[in-house]
Amino acid sequence: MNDKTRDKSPKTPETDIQDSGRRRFLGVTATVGALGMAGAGSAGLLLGGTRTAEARNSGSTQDYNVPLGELDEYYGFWSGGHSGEVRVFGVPSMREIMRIPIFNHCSASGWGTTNESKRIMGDSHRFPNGDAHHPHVSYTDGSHDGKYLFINDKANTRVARIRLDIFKCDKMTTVPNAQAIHGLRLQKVPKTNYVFCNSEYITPKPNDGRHLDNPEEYWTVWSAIDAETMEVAWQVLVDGNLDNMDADYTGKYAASTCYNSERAVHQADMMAPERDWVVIFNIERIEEAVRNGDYMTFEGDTPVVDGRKGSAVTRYVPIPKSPHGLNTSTDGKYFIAAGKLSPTVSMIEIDRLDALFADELDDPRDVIAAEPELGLGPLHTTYDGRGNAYTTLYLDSQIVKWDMEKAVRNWQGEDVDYIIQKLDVHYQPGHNHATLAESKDADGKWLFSLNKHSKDRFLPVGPLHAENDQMIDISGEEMKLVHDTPTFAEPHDAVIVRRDQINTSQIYSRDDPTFAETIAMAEADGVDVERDNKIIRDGNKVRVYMTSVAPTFGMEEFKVKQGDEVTVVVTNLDRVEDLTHGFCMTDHGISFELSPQQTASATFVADKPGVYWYYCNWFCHALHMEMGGRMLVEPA
Ligand code: CUK
Ligand code: CUA
Repeated sequence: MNDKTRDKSPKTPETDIQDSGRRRFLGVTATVGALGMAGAGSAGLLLGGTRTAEARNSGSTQDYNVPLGELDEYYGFWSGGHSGEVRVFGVPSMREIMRIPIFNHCSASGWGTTNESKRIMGDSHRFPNGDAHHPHVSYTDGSHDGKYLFINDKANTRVARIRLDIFKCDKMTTVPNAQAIHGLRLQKVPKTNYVFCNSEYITPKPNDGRHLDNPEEYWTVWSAIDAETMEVAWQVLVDGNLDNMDADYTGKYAASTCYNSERAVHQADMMAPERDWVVIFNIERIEEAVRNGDYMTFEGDTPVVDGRKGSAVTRYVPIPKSPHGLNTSTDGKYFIAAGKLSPTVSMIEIDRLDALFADELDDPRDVIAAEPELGLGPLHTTYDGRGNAYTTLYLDSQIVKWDMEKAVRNWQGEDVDYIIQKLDVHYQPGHNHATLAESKDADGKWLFSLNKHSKDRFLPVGPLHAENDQMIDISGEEMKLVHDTPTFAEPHDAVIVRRDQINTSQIYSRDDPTFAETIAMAEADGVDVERDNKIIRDGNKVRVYMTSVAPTFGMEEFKVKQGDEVTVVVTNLDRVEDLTHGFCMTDHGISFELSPQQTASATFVADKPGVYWYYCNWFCHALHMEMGGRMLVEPA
């Protein structure tokens, strides 16, 4: 990693850190010892982070220590990649605060086990896996409003919504006519009415077996999902494939990269052309086509507008080569697409898109404001709100900080250097993210480099390594590396919002829609779940309703017959913040969370006669161990 070309980059102290893994580790030990396991040094260590003695001396101009008992300034939402979840960090402490299961099944919370989560997951509940890449927080007028977080599932072609009052998934949609939802971004202005998402792979339309080995019949779609109903509003059929995307700050346009413009089915053919393209979508024109009935349908009745080359609703801007990330600059001026196999990024000037769609330009490339050369393997770009962009260089293992307006002047022929600094990161960065940098409020304080490899940065744990999400102080002129965070597979992307932009509930509201159907079932059984502890028999279906109040369940035993289908519904009547119970039925694979004022349920077959204890599995009280009961299963 040490043979990089660093011609344009000032020498930085971080170079010393990467060359001295062992010394760095000893440095932490010494620091913690000196502090007597108190203060921020121990916090960093206990929580898995590494704040090095060297980093402390790297000249960071902001304090990244969050003293014990104090709260972070930002929420960071990290995707969990093919673990299928979202993780919540406090920034800048990088303390992991919460995990939100979404496309996975969760042993602790019961996500994927409870009837409530199965209803949200729908048919796709049968998939125990997912591949979450792009988490994004909803907007009003270009600023995060903290209402929802949306995220894609590449593995099983889904989009999910997380409610940010309770930090739980409340909607999940399987996208028709699509395969592998990858790039996902939200409408920013006037507000998030649409969730836009890319289908990465080309497939026959409809994909019902009629065209198999006939790639001329393969296409992909760009989709708009209604952010409130989570139904697919419309789709656009495009040439090539679709990788990453973003929307603008006017509400008129969105843009998406394509790395397979030739619609090849073999890798060598995908990489053949020198240029692929960015597709620009004209949202008003698409909506108009849908209103006029100018669309096709394939699977179901989702309107699919033809946006292939030559259509009125799209434009194709050729750019080099197999582009990947696409990030709108926070000043609203540019879509910036990273070249991946080209050392350049392409800056598309959003102000010129009206002219492009009015056919006033001779060449679609006339919307390119600049194509600065940055280094090898550019993947993603983020911003500091002060005119600077930060692009990850996967092959160079660096972040390059560059000046957008100087890059434009250089492109116009002026002899001006636009590269400000190149900083080594460890190693091979994918996405990078600065605080608030997906909104017009980018504040240029902290930058995260989401590195795919950690190699020697952490204690060895066998062949599979952690990834390394590095925190960089960008508040000054120079980037300063200050913290390493090991992360498990695989944070492709993150979004960082101010803590005052999120408003959480401390306990559930009794009319929370998450368990409304369960309450309706209880009412049909004549049961008031907040008062009754009752068994309802309905043939071989048995519904067991019980309450929980620390440290007891309202029912300490119930009897069923072997072969009965048992639904246990538990309502946590505690109103105290943080007083969560759990319900675990031993030897039946049933376990779920019961937060204060929450109702949750799970259904299983009592297929073995005998005595089975159930117990509370979230530590709630001094008598938590005693909180349980028995299910008595009579032989058939
Ligand atoms: S993608 Cu993974 S590094 Cu899914 Cu946003 Cu670029
Ligand atoms: Cu209730 Cu532990």
